[in-house]
Amino acid sequence: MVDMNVVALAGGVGGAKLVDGLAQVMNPENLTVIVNTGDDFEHLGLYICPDLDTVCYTLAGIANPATGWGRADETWNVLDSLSALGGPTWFRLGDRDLGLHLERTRRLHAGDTLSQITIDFCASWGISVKILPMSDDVVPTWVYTDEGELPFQEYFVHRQCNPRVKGFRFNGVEHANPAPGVIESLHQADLVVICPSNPWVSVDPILSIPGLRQMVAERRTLAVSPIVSGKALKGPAAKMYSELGIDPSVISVSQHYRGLLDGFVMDTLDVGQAGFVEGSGILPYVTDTVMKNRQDRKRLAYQVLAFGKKMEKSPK
Ligand code: FO1
Repeated sequence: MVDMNVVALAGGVGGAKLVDGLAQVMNPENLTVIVNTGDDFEHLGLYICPDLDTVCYTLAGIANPATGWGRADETWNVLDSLSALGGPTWFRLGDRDLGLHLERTRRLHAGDTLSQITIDFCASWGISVKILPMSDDVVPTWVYTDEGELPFQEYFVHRQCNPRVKGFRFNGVEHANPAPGVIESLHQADLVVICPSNPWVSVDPILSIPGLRQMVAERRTLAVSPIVSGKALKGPAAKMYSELGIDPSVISVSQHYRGLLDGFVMDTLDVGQAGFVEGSGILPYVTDTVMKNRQDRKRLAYQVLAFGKKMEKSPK
Protein backbone atom coordinates (compact mmCIF):
# COMPACT_ATOMS: atom_id res chain seq x y z
CA MET A 1 0.00 0.00 0.00
CA VAL A 2 1.24 3.50 -0.72
CA ASP A 3 1.15 6.04 2.17
CA MET A 4 1.24 9.32 0.20
CA ASN A 5 -1.76 11.65 0.20
CA VAL A 6 -2.81 11.68 -3.43
CA VAL A 7 -5.32 13.93 -5.19
CA ALA A 8 -6.45 12.78 -8.64
CA LEU A 9 -8.09 15.13 -11.14
CA ALA A 10 -10.44 13.07 -13.29
CA GLY A 11 -13.11 13.31 -15.96
CA GLY A 12 -14.80 10.55 -17.89
CA VAL A 13 -13.96 6.97 -18.71
CA GLY A 14 -10.15 7.22 -19.01
CA GLY A 15 -9.85 9.05 -15.72
CA ALA A 16 -12.14 6.60 -13.96
CA LYS A 17 -9.95 3.67 -15.04
CA LEU A 18 -6.80 5.12 -13.47
CA VAL A 19 -8.77 6.10 -10.35
CA ASP A 20 -9.88 2.47 -10.11
CA GLY A 21 -6.23 1.42 -10.31
CA LEU A 22 -5.22 3.93 -7.63
CA ALA A 23 -8.02 2.69 -5.36
CA GLN A 24 -6.69 -0.87 -5.77
CA VAL A 25 -3.17 0.00 -4.56
CA MET A 26 -3.80 2.75 -1.96
CA ASN A 27 -5.37 3.14 1.44
CA PRO A 28 -8.72 4.78 0.54
CA GLU A 29 -8.27 7.55 3.13
CA ASN A 30 -5.14 8.68 1.28
CA LEU A 31 -6.93 9.15 -2.05
CA THR A 32 -9.19 12.06 -3.03
CA VAL A 33 -10.64 12.42 -6.52
CA ILE A 34 -11.71 15.85 -7.79
CA VAL A 35 -14.17 15.21 -10.62
CA ASN A 36 -15.17 17.38 -13.58
CA THR A 37 -18.79 18.57 -13.52
CA GLY A 38 -18.67 20.52 -16.79
CA ASP A 39 -20.45 17.64 -18.57
CA ASP A 40 -23.42 17.95 -16.20
CA PHE A 41 -26.77 18.91 -17.74
CA GLU A 42 -30.51 18.77 -17.28
CA HIS A 43 -32.28 16.19 -19.44
CA LEU A 44 -35.89 14.92 -19.20
CA GLY A 45 -36.16 17.17 -16.12
CA LEU A 46 -33.33 15.25 -14.41
CA TYR A 47 -29.95 16.67 -13.38
CA ILE A 48 -27.29 14.34 -14.76
CA CYS A 49 -23.61 14.27 -13.67
CA PRO A 50 -21.91 11.86 -16.11
CA ASP A 51 -18.30 12.12 -14.90
CA LEU A 52 -19.20 11.82 -11.19
CA ASP A 53 -21.34 8.81 -12.06
CA THR A 54 -18.68 7.19 -14.27
CA VAL A 55 -16.06 7.50 -11.48
CA CYS A 56 -18.45 6.25 -8.78
CA TYR A 57 -19.91 3.40 -10.83
CA THR A 58 -16.38 2.30 -11.72
CA LEU A 59 -15.20 2.36 -8.08
CA ALA A 60 -18.38 0.56 -6.98
CA GLY A 61 -17.73 -2.12 -9.61
CA ILE A 62 -21.12 -1.57 -11.28
CA ALA A 63 -20.06 0.38 -14.38
CA ASN A 64 -21.00 -0.91 -17.83
CA PRO A 65 -17.72 -2.56 -18.94
CA ALA A 66 -18.45 -2.08 -22.65
CA THR A 67 -19.10 1.68 -22.62
CA GLY A 68 -17.43 2.76 -19.37
CA TRP A 69 -20.43 4.96 -18.59
CA GLY A 70 -23.84 3.94 -17.22
CA ARG A 71 -24.59 0.74 -15.33
CA ALA A 72 -23.71 -2.90 -15.87
CA ASP A 73 -26.66 -5.35 -16.23
CA GLU A 74 -28.82 -2.47 -17.39
CA THR A 75 -32.38 -2.65 -18.75
CA TRP A 76 -34.06 -0.04 -20.97
CA ASN A 77 -37.78 -0.28 -20.23
CA VAL A 78 -38.24 3.39 -19.33
CA LEU A 79 -36.42 4.57 -22.45
CA ASP A 80 -38.47 2.15 -24.60
CA SER A 81 -41.77 3.51 -23.31
CA LEU A 82 -40.43 7.07 -23.61
CA SER A 83 -39.50 6.32 -27.22
CA ALA A 84 -42.97 4.92 -27.96
CA LEU A 85 -44.34 8.30 -26.89
CA GLY A 86 -41.96 10.21 -29.13
CA GLY A 87 -39.60 11.26 -26.32
CA PRO A 88 -35.89 11.96 -26.88
CA THR A 89 -33.70 8.85 -26.64
CA TRP A 90 -30.39 10.25 -28.00
CA PHE A 91 -28.96 10.30 -24.46
CA ARG A 92 -29.33 6.72 -23.30
CA LEU A 93 -30.55 6.45 -19.71
CA GLY A 94 -31.03 2.92 -18.41
CA ASP A 95 -33.55 1.89 -15.74
CA ARG A 96 -30.97 1.39 -12.97
CA ASP A 97 -29.17 4.60 -13.93
CA LEU A 98 -32.43 6.55 -13.80
CA GLY A 99 -32.86 5.63 -10.12
CA LEU A 100 -29.68 7.63 -9.41
CA HIS A 101 -30.76 10.61 -11.51
CA LEU A 102 -34.21 10.68 -9.87
CA GLU A 103 -32.74 10.65 -6.35
CA ARG A 104 -30.00 13.19 -7.11
CA THR A 105 -32.54 15.53 -8.74
CA ARG A 106 -34.97 15.10 -5.82
CA ARG A 107 -32.24 15.99 -3.30
CA LEU A 108 -30.94 18.94 -5.33
CA HIS A 109 -34.49 20.32 -5.47
CA ALA A 110 -34.71 19.78 -1.70
CA GLY A 111 -31.64 22.05 -1.33
CA ASP A 112 -28.89 19.49 -0.76
CA THR A 113 -25.49 20.22 -2.32
CA LEU A 114 -23.96 18.03 -5.03
CA SER A 115 -20.98 17.30 -2.76
CA GLN A 116 -23.20 16.16 0.14
CA ILE A 117 -25.28 14.01 -2.21
CA THR A 118 -22.07 12.48 -3.58
CA ILE A 119 -20.82 11.69 -0.06
CA ASP A 120 -24.11 9.92 0.72
CA PHE A 121 -24.23 8.03 -2.59
CA CYS A 122 -20.62 6.85 -2.10
CA ALA A 123 -21.54 5.61 1.39
CA SER A 124 -24.47 3.69 -0.13
CA TRP A 125 -22.16 2.17 -2.75
CA GLY A 126 -19.47 1.30 -0.18
CA ILE A 127 -16.92 3.64 -1.76
CA SER A 128 -14.43 4.89 0.87
CA VAL A 129 -12.24 6.90 -1.53
CA LYS A 130 -13.17 10.61 -1.20
CA ILE A 131 -15.02 11.71 -4.35
CA LEU A 132 -15.50 15.48 -4.69
CA PRO A 133 -17.20 17.40 -7.48
CA MET A 134 -14.93 20.26 -8.56
CA SER A 135 -17.64 22.69 -7.41
CA ASP A 136 -21.17 22.74 -6.00
CA ASP A 137 -21.88 25.56 -8.42
CA VAL A 138 -23.23 24.79 -11.88
CA VAL A 139 -20.44 25.34 -14.47
CA PRO A 140 -21.67 23.88 -17.77
CA THR A 141 -19.16 23.42 -20.60
CA TRP A 142 -20.11 24.93 -23.97
CA VAL A 143 -18.29 23.97 -27.15
CA TYR A 144 -17.66 26.59 -29.84
CA THR A 145 -17.95 24.78 -33.20
CA ASP A 146 -18.19 25.56 -36.90
CA GLU A 147 -21.95 25.08 -36.39
CA GLY A 148 -22.18 27.56 -33.53
CA GLU A 149 -21.98 27.11 -29.76
CA LEU A 150 -23.29 23.79 -28.42
CA PRO A 151 -23.91 22.59 -24.86
CA PHE A 152 -21.44 19.81 -24.10
CA GLN A 153 -23.71 16.75 -24.32
CA GLU A 154 -25.35 18.11 -27.46
CA TYR A 155 -21.87 18.18 -29.03
CA PHE A 156 -20.52 15.02 -27.45
CA VAL A 157 -23.49 12.62 -27.65
CA HIS A 158 -26.22 14.06 -29.85
CA ARG A 159 -23.82 15.29 -32.54
CA GLN A 160 -21.28 12.51 -31.80
CA CYS A 161 -18.39 15.02 -31.69
CA ASN A 162 -18.75 15.66 -35.45
CA PRO A 163 -18.80 19.50 -35.46
CA ARG A 164 -15.32 21.04 -35.73
CA VAL A 165 -14.34 22.66 -32.41
CA LYS A 166 -13.05 26.21 -32.19
CA GLY A 167 -12.90 26.55 -28.42
CA PHE A 168 -14.59 25.94 -25.09
CA ARG A 169 -16.34 27.98 -22.43
CA PHE A 170 -16.97 26.93 -18.83
CA ASN A 171 -20.02 29.02 -18.12
CA GLY A 172 -19.75 30.91 -14.82
CA VAL A 173 -16.46 29.28 -13.82
CA GLU A 174 -14.96 32.62 -12.80
CA HIS A 175 -17.57 32.91 -10.03
CA ALA A 176 -17.56 29.21 -9.05
CA ASN A 177 -16.26 28.07 -5.67
CA PRO A 178 -14.30 24.85 -5.15
CA ALA A 179 -16.51 22.25 -3.49
CA PRO A 180 -15.98 21.65 0.25
CA GLY A 181 -12.82 19.60 0.80
CA VAL A 182 -11.19 20.46 -2.54
CA ILE A 183 -8.82 23.14 -1.17
CA GLU A 184 -8.01 21.08 1.92
CA SER A 185 -7.24 17.96 -0.11
CA LEU A 186 -4.86 19.91 -2.37
CA HIS A 187 -3.16 21.50 0.67
CA GLN A 188 -2.51 18.04 2.08
CA ALA A 189 -1.53 16.44 -1.24
CA ASP A 190 1.92 14.85 -1.45
CA LEU A 191 1.15 14.21 -5.13
CA VAL A 192 -1.43 15.45 -7.63
CA VAL A 193 -2.21 13.04 -10.48
CA ILE A 194 -3.84 14.51 -13.58
CA CYS A 195 -5.60 11.41 -14.98
CA PRO A 196 -5.68 10.42 -18.67
CA SER A 197 -8.86 12.42 -19.25
CA ASN A 198 -9.59 14.89 -22.02
CA PRO A 199 -7.41 17.94 -21.24
CA TRP A 200 -9.82 20.40 -22.90
CA VAL A 201 -13.19 19.35 -21.47
CA SER A 202 -12.43 17.13 -18.48
CA VAL A 203 -9.32 18.64 -16.84
CA ASP A 204 -9.39 22.32 -17.87
CA PRO A 205 -12.81 22.91 -16.22
CA ILE A 206 -11.32 21.72 -12.90
CA LEU A 207 -8.17 23.83 -13.33
CA SER A 208 -10.30 26.85 -14.25
CA ILE A 209 -12.05 26.97 -10.86
CA PRO A 210 -10.50 30.10 -9.27
CA GLY A 211 -7.39 29.23 -7.27
CA LEU A 212 -7.08 25.59 -8.29
CA ARG A 213 -4.52 25.96 -11.08
CA GLN A 214 -2.24 27.87 -8.71
CA MET A 215 -2.67 25.26 -5.97
CA VAL A 216 -1.84 22.43 -8.36
CA ALA A 217 1.24 24.36 -9.60
CA GLU A 218 2.50 24.51 -6.01
CA ARG A 219 2.17 20.73 -5.50
CA ARG A 220 4.25 17.89 -6.85
CA THR A 221 2.19 17.04 -9.94
CA LEU A 222 2.27 14.53 -12.75
CA ALA A 223 -0.06 13.87 -15.68
CA VAL A 224 -0.77 10.63 -17.52
CA SER A 225 -1.16 11.24 -21.24
CA PRO A 226 -4.63 10.54 -22.70
CA ILE A 227 -3.01 10.53 -26.15
CA VAL A 228 -1.04 7.51 -27.38
CA SER A 229 0.83 7.81 -30.71
CA GLY A 230 -1.33 10.70 -31.83
CA LYS A 231 -4.68 9.13 -30.95
CA ALA A 232 -6.97 9.37 -27.96
CA LEU A 233 -7.74 5.99 -26.42
CA LYS A 234 -11.38 7.02 -26.15
CA GLY A 235 -13.27 10.16 -27.10
CA PRO A 236 -12.46 13.27 -29.11
CA ALA A 237 -9.27 14.58 -27.42
CA ALA A 238 -7.00 14.06 -30.45
CA LYS A 239 -9.67 15.39 -32.84
CA MET A 240 -10.01 18.50 -30.68
CA TYR A 241 -6.26 19.14 -30.74
CA SER A 242 -6.17 18.79 -34.53
CA GLU A 243 -9.20 21.05 -35.05
CA LEU A 244 -7.55 23.66 -32.84
CA GLY A 245 -4.46 23.50 -35.08
CA ILE A 246 -2.34 21.65 -32.49
CA ASP A 247 -0.49 18.42 -33.23
CA PRO A 248 -2.23 15.70 -31.11
CA SER A 249 1.01 14.48 -29.54
CA VAL A 250 2.24 13.71 -26.03
CA ILE A 251 4.40 16.85 -26.29
CA SER A 252 1.26 18.92 -26.92
CA VAL A 253 -0.42 17.39 -23.88
CA SER A 254 2.61 18.03 -21.67
CA GLN A 255 2.62 21.64 -22.92
CA HIS A 256 -1.14 21.88 -22.31
CA TYR A 257 -0.33 21.60 -18.60
CA ARG A 258 2.76 23.84 -18.80
CA GLY A 259 3.75 25.31 -15.46
CA LEU A 260 1.96 22.54 -13.55
CA LEU A 261 3.92 19.37 -14.23
CA ASP A 262 6.97 17.84 -12.54
CA GLY A 263 6.43 14.53 -14.31
CA PHE A 264 4.66 13.12 -17.34
CA VAL A 265 3.65 9.49 -17.92
CA MET A 266 3.55 8.48 -21.57
CA ASP A 267 3.13 5.27 -23.54
CA THR A 268 6.02 3.18 -24.87
CA LEU A 269 4.76 3.93 -28.39
CA ASP A 270 5.75 7.56 -27.79
CA VAL A 271 9.19 6.85 -26.33
CA GLY A 272 10.75 8.90 -29.15
CA GLN A 273 9.20 12.06 -27.66
CA ALA A 274 10.50 11.49 -24.13
CA GLY A 275 13.59 13.61 -24.87
CA PHE A 276 11.46 16.58 -25.93
CA VAL A 277 9.36 16.29 -22.78
CA GLU A 278 12.49 16.16 -20.64
CA GLY A 279 13.93 19.11 -22.56
CA SER A 280 10.93 21.15 -21.46
CA GLY A 281 11.86 20.52 -17.81
CA ILE A 282 9.33 17.76 -17.17
CA LEU A 283 10.57 14.34 -16.06
CA PRO A 284 9.16 11.68 -18.46
CA TYR A 285 8.15 8.17 -17.44
CA VAL A 286 7.59 5.71 -20.26
CA THR A 287 5.44 2.62 -19.75
CA ASP A 288 2.43 0.78 -21.18
CA THR A 289 -0.39 3.22 -20.40
CA VAL A 290 -3.20 1.35 -22.18
CA MET A 291 -5.53 -0.06 -19.51
CA LYS A 292 -7.31 -3.07 -21.04
CA ASN A 293 -8.45 -4.60 -17.73
CA ARG A 294 -8.44 -4.08 -13.96
CA GLN A 295 -4.95 -5.66 -13.66
CA ASP A 296 -3.57 -3.08 -16.16
CA ARG A 297 -5.21 -0.30 -14.12
CA LYS A 298 -3.60 -1.60 -10.94
CA ARG A 299 -0.18 -1.98 -12.54
CA LEU A 300 -0.24 1.49 -14.13
CA ALA A 301 -1.44 3.08 -10.88
CA TYR A 302 1.37 1.41 -8.96
CA GLN A 303 3.95 2.63 -11.51
CA VAL A 304 2.49 6.15 -11.47
CA LEU A 305 2.70 6.32 -7.66
CA ALA A 306 6.25 4.90 -7.58
CA PHE A 307 7.26 7.48 -10.21
CA GLY A 308 5.48 10.26 -8.31
CA LYS A 309 7.22 9.29 -5.08
CA LYS A 310 10.63 9.39 -6.77
CA MET A 311 9.91 12.54 -8.77
CA GLU A 312 11.43 15.67 -7.33
CA LYS A 313 9.31 18.78 -7.03
CA SER A 314 10.96 20.93 -9.68
CA PRO A 315 10.97 24.75 -9.42
CA LYS A 316 8.21 26.03 -11.78
N1 FO1 B 1 -22.23 8.82 -23.90
C1 FO1 B 1 -22.63 8.52 -25.16
O1 FO1 B 1 -21.80 8.58 -26.08
N2 FO1 B 1 -23.91 8.15 -25.44
C2 FO1 B 1 -24.88 8.08 -24.49
O2 FO1 B 1 -26.04 7.76 -24.78
C3 FO1 B 1 -24.48 8.36 -23.13
C4 FO1 B 1 -25.40 8.26 -22.07
C5 FO1 B 1 -24.93 8.46 -20.75
C6 FO1 B 1 -25.77 8.28 -19.68
C7 FO1 B 1 -25.31 8.48 -18.38
C8 FO1 B 1 -23.99 8.86 -18.15
O3 FO1 B 1 -23.53 9.03 -16.89
C9 FO1 B 1 -23.11 9.04 -19.23
C10 FO1 B 1 -23.57 8.85 -20.53
N3 FO1 B 1 -22.72 9.01 -21.62
C11 FO1 B 1 -23.13 8.74 -22.90
C12 FO1 B 1 -21.31 9.48 -21.42
C13 FO1 B 1 -21.36 10.98 -21.23
O4 FO1 B 1 -21.64 11.61 -22.45
C14 FO1 B 1 -20.03 11.58 -20.65
O5 FO1 B 1 -20.15 12.92 -20.63
C15 FO1 B 1 -18.81 11.11 -21.45
O6 FO1 B 1 -18.43 9.93 -20.85
C16 FO1 B 1 -17.65 12.11 -21.40
O7 FO1 B 1 -17.20 12.24 -20.11
